[in-house]
Amino acid sequence: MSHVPATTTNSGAPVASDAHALSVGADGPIVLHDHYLVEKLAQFNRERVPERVVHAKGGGAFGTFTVTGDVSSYTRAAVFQPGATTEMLARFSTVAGELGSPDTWRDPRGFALKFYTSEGNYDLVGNNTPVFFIRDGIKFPDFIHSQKRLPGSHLRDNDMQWDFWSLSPESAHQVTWLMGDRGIPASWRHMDGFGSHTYQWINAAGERFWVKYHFKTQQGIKNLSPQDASQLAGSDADVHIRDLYEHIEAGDFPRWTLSVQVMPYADATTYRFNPFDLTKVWPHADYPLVEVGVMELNRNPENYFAQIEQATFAPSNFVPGIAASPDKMLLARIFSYADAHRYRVGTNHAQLPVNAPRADVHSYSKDGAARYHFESATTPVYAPNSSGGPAADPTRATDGGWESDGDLTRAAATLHAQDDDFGQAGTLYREVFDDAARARFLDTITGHVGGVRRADIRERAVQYWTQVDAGLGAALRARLEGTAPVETGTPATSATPVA
Ligand code: HDE
Repeated sequence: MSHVPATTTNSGAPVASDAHALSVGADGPIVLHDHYLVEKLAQFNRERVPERVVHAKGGGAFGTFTVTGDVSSYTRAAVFQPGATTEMLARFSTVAGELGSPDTWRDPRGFALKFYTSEGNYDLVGNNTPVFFIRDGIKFPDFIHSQKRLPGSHLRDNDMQWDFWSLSPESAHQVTWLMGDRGIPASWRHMDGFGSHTYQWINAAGERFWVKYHFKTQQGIKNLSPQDASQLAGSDADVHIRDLYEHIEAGDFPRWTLSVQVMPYADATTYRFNPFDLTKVWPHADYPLVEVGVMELNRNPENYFAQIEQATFAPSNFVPGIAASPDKMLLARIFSYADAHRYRVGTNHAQLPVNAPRADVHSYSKDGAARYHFESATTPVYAPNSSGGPAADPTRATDGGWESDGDLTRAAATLHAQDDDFGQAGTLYREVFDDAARARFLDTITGHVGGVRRADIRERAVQYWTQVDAGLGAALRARLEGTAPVETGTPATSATPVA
């Protein structure tokens, strides 16, 4: 028989038994100084880190990104230079479900990427949709609360969802994506990914550009019918985790082609709608796709908890040549993710192997729980210093930047000529969906709005879809006739939509 290692305690000492606690006589009382028994039970109680408050259920793999195009005139980021190949990690997820929820629930899918570049980690934390439900981060906790569970019954609730959506008209474009076929991808391999936000690229000459990222699956788009998705939700809640893992094990490596849309810096001020509005896409006719490279996932995690559950992706992880934009949602996320990681995984989460950069770290951070890496004893722990400690180098770092002025205010962005909440949703419904997709879409929203109990919320939901497309709204109203809502009482407050 091959040599098996002796079981040890966490501190490496061999142990006598994994079957019998130490007791006085075989059937006598166990003793407290059986520290191995205590270690096993205490460690077991501490196996969980808090699940992600959104995107809790997911899976991922390692891979490589290989540049196939030449975008060096737009960015100096090493990861996107011609011929570069960079190790990376991807994690895919649903949004609203808790750990253990089904992979096939209707939901946007997280598309989180970490590039271990030579200039530090670059994290691009997107979704499988190019837009999002809201355009101001202050609404995010409320939005998520409306999608999760009622405070009393702990049940999910169509009234909450449609109350929020119909009072937040900016959600219409993303909800149209969500209720369409792309709301239930057949697998993570068969969906596209997007950076969603507008980001800033800076080239070697310091010139700035606005960009949007598109990851086009090379496996082709495939979605599940609501019927198949429901069946799988019961029979195999982890079907997407399984699909990715088994295809990589079999050497069938999924690949995506990354392209970007590039907007000249100055165009932003005159563009017909706010180019930093996360509820909008830029028509490809305005800014066509420019190919950058290919992402291939080709290595499964060896340990799911250590490498996927503890993976920490942050929109604040920029590298030289890539920076933020005035997108209010992106700016709020730049705070939120690193804060979430310090809480969920620990202040030194970036020292865990899965999160550690390949680039050298010379930071003035020190100590903190689970500190593992440290500078030499002679390296100063303060700056400025005269002892050869690390020195900031403005020629290497790029914070990006943009002109901005105006008084402090709490208001929606100034309206551009074509800033509205329903136009692009209507275009998606009328021009991108085909007849069969529109028919499936009407079935889906009929079922979802039909689950609303309160008459006033249901009416607002019908008006919401009527503003997306009058014919759709009329068809929905006709479908709902006769399926009377249960609660016809007047609402506590006659709330009006606020974008
Ligand atoms: Fe997230 N989001 N988000 N989100 N998000 C998190 O970070 C947040 C938003 C996305 O696989 C959290 O570690 C705010 C847009 C993905 O680990 C949290 C706002 C997009 C993942 C958080 C948004 C995303 C997260 C939860 C509004 C697509 C999973 C736990 C301003 C462009 C990443 C955590 C992974 C995770 C905050 C909106 C995508 C709470 C405040 C828009 C893919 O920090």
